[in-house]
Amino acid sequence: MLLTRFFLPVLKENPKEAEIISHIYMLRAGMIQQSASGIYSWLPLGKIVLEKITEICRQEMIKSGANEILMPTLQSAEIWKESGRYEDYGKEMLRIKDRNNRNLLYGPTNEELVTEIFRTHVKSYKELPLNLFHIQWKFRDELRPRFGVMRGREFLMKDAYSFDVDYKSSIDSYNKMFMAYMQLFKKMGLKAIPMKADTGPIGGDLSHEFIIIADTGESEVYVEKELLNFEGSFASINYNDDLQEEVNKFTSFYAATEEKHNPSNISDVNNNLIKARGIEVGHIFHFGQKYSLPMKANISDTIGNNIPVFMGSYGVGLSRLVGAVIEANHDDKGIIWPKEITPWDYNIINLKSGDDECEKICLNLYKIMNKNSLKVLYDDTDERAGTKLARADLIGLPYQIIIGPKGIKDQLYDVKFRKSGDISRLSYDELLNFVQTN
Ligand code: P5A
Repeated sequence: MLLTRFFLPVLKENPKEAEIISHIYMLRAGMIQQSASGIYSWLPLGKIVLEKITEICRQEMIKSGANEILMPTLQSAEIWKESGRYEDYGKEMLRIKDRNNRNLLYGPTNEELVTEIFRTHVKSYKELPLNLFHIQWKFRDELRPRFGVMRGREFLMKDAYSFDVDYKSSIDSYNKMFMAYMQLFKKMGLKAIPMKADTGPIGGDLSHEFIIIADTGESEVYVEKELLNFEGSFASINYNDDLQEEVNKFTSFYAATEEKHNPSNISDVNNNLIKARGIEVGHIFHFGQKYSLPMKANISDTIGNNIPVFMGSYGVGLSRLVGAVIEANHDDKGIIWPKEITPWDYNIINLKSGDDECEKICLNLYKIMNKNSLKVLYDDTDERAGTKLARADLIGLPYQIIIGPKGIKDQLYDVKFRKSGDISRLSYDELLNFVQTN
């Protein structure tokens, strides 16, 4: 991509409304623009990253055996009355009337709607287990939207819903999602820690939040130190296996969000316990027949009884994750994208626009790299070197290839590693070799 052809409205000053670093950098790097409180437009750079995060999540869901569907943002109030949540959800739910005076709402979550789809079509245990997921915008009229995309009112969620014939198999489905979450956060370059959590308005008896430790996080958490560095052994997870043992490896540590923290349970781990703040990037729930019972989503089980299906729901905050990744990966100059989700790997920077030789080398490199399907952004603008270098640090691509008159003279070109700040001087051939083998 040529930077002159890319819409990247970078801000020079720190925006006053932003309190935390991810919000500041997302605005400054031209990733998002506020449209109303807690509601954002995603500009090209933000959209690319959001898409990458979404795709990692989608692929892991598919791998785990879930089926992708797409439910609408607007839902009929009727099904929420059936489940009993229409009144309970309170002011967080945005209620709308259509021209015929029918009650609609902008979905804050989809347990009801997916249960309606399920009950229309599935009648027998033979069609189970089933997991339906979708990736769709949600709306929650949060009392205090803040921190940009971290606590928005409109936000993108991946939500999955499992259906099983009995308690035991629905726990298997829960475990599958638990491990899928460990995988997908890892694939985003993140260390997410599973913690016992409250079930709130979703309900149920079993729930885990997936938390990224960060000082700016909104959740207070209590976690055994060892778990912070515990990797598990799930390098090649097979979703057809019984995953209880893998899950137990994580849940055997003490880790709980503030609401679930119970000091009387932890006398033996007290010394190793730390109190920290974290960002909730995922939340999974097992709630059995909470929705299927009132909504009459019944199936015939193996002995011919008609029973309400067992369910769980599983959410990933995709738009929140963009902010969370930045909270976990930045320095005082800007974002440092993990390689897994960086918008491009390389940033070619021409320090002296208008200089024929600089331009020639940059363009050559750019063409060769494109030909080799490398992901590269070429800063071909005519701005000052200082402006370009500062912008490159702000947008945080892993490798900067910096071409200026001095490099041309010495025939040695700088490759700066964004994360460490280290610079390697390479000959043209070494440079080509570097980008092709890196
Ligand atoms: C699980 C999927 C649910 O809604 N129903 C369907 C269940 N869970 S949840 O915990 O309420 O939300 C899932 C994840 O969505 C993100 N999230 C938000 N992101 C940005 N702004 C918000 N206001 C917001 N609210 C929730 C979180 O990552 C959460 O874990």
